[in-house]
Amino acid sequence: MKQYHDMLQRILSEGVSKNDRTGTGTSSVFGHQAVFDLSQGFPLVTTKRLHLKSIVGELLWFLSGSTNNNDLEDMGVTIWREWARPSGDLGPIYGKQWRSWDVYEPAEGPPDGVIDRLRTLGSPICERREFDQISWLMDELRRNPDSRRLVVSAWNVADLKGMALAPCHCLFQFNTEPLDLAYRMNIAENYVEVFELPNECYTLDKTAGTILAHDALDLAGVPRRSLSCQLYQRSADVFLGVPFNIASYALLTHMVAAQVGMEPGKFVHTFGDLHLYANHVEQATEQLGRDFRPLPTLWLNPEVKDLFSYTMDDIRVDNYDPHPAIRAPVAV
Ligand code: THF
Repeated sequence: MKQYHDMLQRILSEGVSKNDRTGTGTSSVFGHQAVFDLSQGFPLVTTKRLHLKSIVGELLWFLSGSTNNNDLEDMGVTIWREWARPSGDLGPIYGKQWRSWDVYEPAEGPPDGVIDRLRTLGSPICERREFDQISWLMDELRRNPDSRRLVVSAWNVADLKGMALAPCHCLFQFNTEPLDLAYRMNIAENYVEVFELPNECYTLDKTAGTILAHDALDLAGVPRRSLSCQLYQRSADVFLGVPFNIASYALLTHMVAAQVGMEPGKFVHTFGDLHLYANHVEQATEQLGRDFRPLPTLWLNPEVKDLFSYTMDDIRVDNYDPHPAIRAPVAV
């Protein structure tokens, strides 16, 4: 995770002091990009221990459409507590916008003509519908994988005033690319178990050459496309939030890829204001002195057949061997 240390380093060397909403004070850079190749391991920071349950729980909570902190705390995750109202409500944040963005459309009107009469009197009549951006995305990825409109937005201008916190990770876009045959042969091993590919036959053909292998072996079940995700994050707490955000969107990319039968490609993380809080400088310096360890790998239960059916037990990270956690206060 050199990409992550590069962020910390860049802020420490080029960051400018800014006051911020929370009054803590930050050092920040504007405009940064990090790319994580998901085939090289799961991007979970290894130079401090991350609480994976919080990351997975938060993503499942977003995907469920909930915006109530109590639902998150039921999973044992407390990272949103500081912003919740006494009822647990957080206003129309991520879950609401991802799963049920409000759409107002001119009403068709019931057959009794009431609406038509109101309209002739000059009253605009609208009906509220909900748009599920994530379900739309899943359908569109299957229907139209070359689309350049595979975008999900949490930045709903009309709803901002009601949110406990304006979305930090405001918009993401998926992109798919065809995989060449050589690459598909290389990853076929990962699918042998799931799709019951003839193992010996596959090994034989791999050495025999790609074209031959293509003719001789049906690679059905091995993804034909890779799936990448780019996130635009307008504001990023580099020490506490960013390691969570990277892992969360990498996980989302894996889950979506598994459901549409694609191979996880890259996670591209693009930042607006990337900042280090003044009371995190010591912790960041300590972390920078630690050496990298090999990245863990992600396991997703292959039996899960729908993006919204994953539970904590269907998601596991193997071979995570990080340095100890580093405590830091969260700015509210
Ligand atoms: N506000 C601020 N100031 N920073 C953020 O990162 C942030 N978020 C979300 C909303 N507002 C934010 C909340 N996400 C932690 C991690 C992510 C958060 C909030 C807090 C945190 O304290 N992490 C601790 C351990 C927490 C735990 O697992 O219980 C850590 O050491 O990593 C960014 O989207």
